[in-house]
Order: sequence, then structure tokens, then C-alpha cells
Amino acid sequence: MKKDVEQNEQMSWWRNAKFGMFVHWGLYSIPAGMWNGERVPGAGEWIMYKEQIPVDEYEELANRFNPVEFDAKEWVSLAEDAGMKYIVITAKHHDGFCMYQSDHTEYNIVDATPFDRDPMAELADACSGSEVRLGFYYSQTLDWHHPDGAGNDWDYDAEDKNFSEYFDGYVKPQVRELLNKYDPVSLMWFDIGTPSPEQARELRDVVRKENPETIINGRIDPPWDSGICDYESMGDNEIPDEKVEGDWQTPATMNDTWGYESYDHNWKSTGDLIHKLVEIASKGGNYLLNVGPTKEGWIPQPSVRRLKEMGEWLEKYGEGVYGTEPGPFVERAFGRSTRDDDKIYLHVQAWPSDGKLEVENLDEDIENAYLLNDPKNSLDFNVKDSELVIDVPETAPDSRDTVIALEVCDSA
Ligand code: H79
Repeated sequence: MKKDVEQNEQMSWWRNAKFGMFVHWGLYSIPAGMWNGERVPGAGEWIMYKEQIPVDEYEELANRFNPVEFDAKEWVSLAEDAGMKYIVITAKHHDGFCMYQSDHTEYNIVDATPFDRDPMAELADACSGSEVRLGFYYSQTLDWHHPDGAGNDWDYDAEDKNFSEYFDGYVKPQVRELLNKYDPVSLMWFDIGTPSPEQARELRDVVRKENPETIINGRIDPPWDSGICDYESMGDNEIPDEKVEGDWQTPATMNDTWGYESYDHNWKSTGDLIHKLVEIASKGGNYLLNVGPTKEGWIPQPSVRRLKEMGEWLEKYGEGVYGTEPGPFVERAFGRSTRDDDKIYLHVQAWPSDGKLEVENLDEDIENAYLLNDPKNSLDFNVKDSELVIDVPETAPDSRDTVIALEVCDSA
């Protein structure tokens, strides 16, 4: 499923990045999964739709949105600590509320809330003083607030809707506005597909015209494989079984929701998250891992802890992730592999109990082997038939994933 990639050069930072932070934050963070005292099952950012909350009533949430604990610098430094190279945040999700000051609607965080600050401007500012790039999620098709947007048939009669009016008169100007106002926007993340390929192309052209370097994700594109985008978007939390040619990304949650839900404690362990990052890298992809900040502007502590632990792991073993490509094999009993031009990285997740790591059918000339956390000390190894056997310490330096670097002879 090779994508017809439009921009090779602009993609290079993203290819190297491998790991980004997704942020779902909006009015839905206030009810946090509860409506009229009851839990609403499913993802928190869908609450307006699931409860068919009338626009007038949902709008009232804005009067109470005052996330005074929001600190853009802290979020960006958390991303840095986690080893994440970019942030993609909801500028507008399906509920239609704009998390930035827009000239095209007053239904935005600056004009409609007591908070009276523009968190997107603050984030853009914080990112500009860091290595972390900024991207925006923008719901281009669903908009439950706009009378001509798709999805809300409890307030608006579908027959009265004029989607082109919404798309041409509102979506395109807002996308232009975002790209202009928060320049540079490194990535635009659209969702669920645009109704027609023509509209997807037009929207792509709006982005290209404002900033040719902005990367566009796969969900701008209705069939998702006609090459209107710059990379393929997998389904939510979907990791493909095998390696995939071309550029792709898995957007994923740390628990079972994108927007904050007060009662969702079903957190994946740090080990599981590291395994997912490595699995995605080993298949050539990019991991966009979500946090759902609270109505106060806090990133939930369980997320912070996991992200910091991932960052500590990446601090030691990141060379086996960033800038890598799929390795010589997708999966072995002990773990996975990635590679770059002169090294293969073995991600050992099931440590051998006898101090011997056996790697069969590795058709490469190995010159040197060492643990990435201890590069000065080479590991002894020998090759018999086509089996490589490496002498490794008895206990795993990291029981979740220890990376062994194999320097390979330049065969090119
Ligand atoms: O932003 C996150 C989701 O809100 C968004 N994509 C990720 C990144 C998304 N948009 N659409 N979908 C996901 C598909 C949604 C399906 C469902 Fe439902 C929403 C299943 C349950 C709630 C729609 C409403 C189908 C049943 C009820």
C-alpha cells in the first residue's frame, strides 16, 4: 500500500521523529465523560453527539471554561522529556469549539470564555523556543455547532444544510487563518475524510498555498489511498500486522478515551507503550500518543508519569528508534528490530535466561555488538551457520526493551 507521497523533503523531520504528542482538549474536558450525573460510555470528546446535547446547552460550557493551570511551556517541556518531537493539538474538534482566537466565529476560547487567553498562541510561542514542532488537529467535516457542518441532526435539519457553504466559507478560511496566525504549523491533522476527493484536493491546496512545508495526514482523503495527503493514517489505535511501505502513523490513546474522562483509569503500562513505540518503528511508522488535559489545564498525572518514563527509556535507547527504518525482521521470540545505514538494532523484550541471545537467519556481516546503554563495551559474539549468538549479561539491563546495536559491514 505504497502512498503516492507528495513531498519527500519536507517529510524528513517527521520520518526521523517517530514519536509525537496528540492533545485532545476542549469544552468536552469539562463534563469529562459525565452528563446529568451519569457516565457516558465511549470517548469523552463525543459527549455532545452521544447525548445529543443541544447547541444552546453545550455552548454554556464555554462560560465555565477557565483552565488557569494551563502552562504551554510545561506541556512543551513534558513533550521534550518524553522524547516526543512534535505536538498535534485540537484547534477544533467535532464539537466545533475553537481552541484559538478565530476571526470567523466568536465560539472560541478567547471570545467565549472567562479564560480570555489563546492557548494555541502560547503553545506556538513555547514550541518556537524548543525543538518540538507544532501541528493542529482540525475537524473539517464534522462540526456539530455550525448549522451547515456535518453530524448534528438534532438541532439542524439535514435538508437545510449547505455543506459547501460551511466548507468554502468557514473551513478553508479557518485553515488559512491557523496556518497564518501560528506560523510555522508543521502539520495539519484532518479527521474522518472529506466528503469528496475534489474538496479534499481543495483543502490540501489551501494548506500548500499558505505553507508548502506543512505536512498533511491521511484522513483528509476520503478513500485514504489516493495520495492527496503526505502520509497514511492508520485507524485509531491500529498497528498494522506487518511492515508497511511508505510513511504512516498510528494515532493512539493511553487509556480508552481521547478527551479527558474523570473515571477512565485503564492506563496502558509504560512497558506496553514502549513496546508499541518500538513495534511501530519496527514497521516503519510514527506513533502519535494522546494526552487528554483536564478542564483546569492539567495533563493527568498517570500520563505525565508514563511519558517521563518513556523519555528516560528513549534517553538510553532512542538511537534504536529515531531516524530508523524497519530492521531485517519484524518479530522474533525475543523481540523486534530496526536499522539505519550502518547498524541493526535488536530490541530484546524477552531476555535470554542463559546469557546467550540467539539470532537466526541474520544475513549480515556483523563487525561489532554492544548494548546501547553501554556503548564502550563490546559484547562477544559468534556466528555459526547462519545463527548469530551474542553473549549478554545474565539480567536484562531493561526488562521492557534493551537495545543491542550491531555494527554491520558496509555492503552497499
Ligand atoms: O479525535 C479522535 C476521535 O474523536 C476521532 N478520531 C480520533 C483521533 C474520531 N472521529 N470519528 N471517529 C473517531 C469514529 C468514531 C466512532 C465512534 Fe461512535 C464514536 C464510536 C463511538 C463514538 C459514532 C458515534 C459511532 C457510534 C457513536
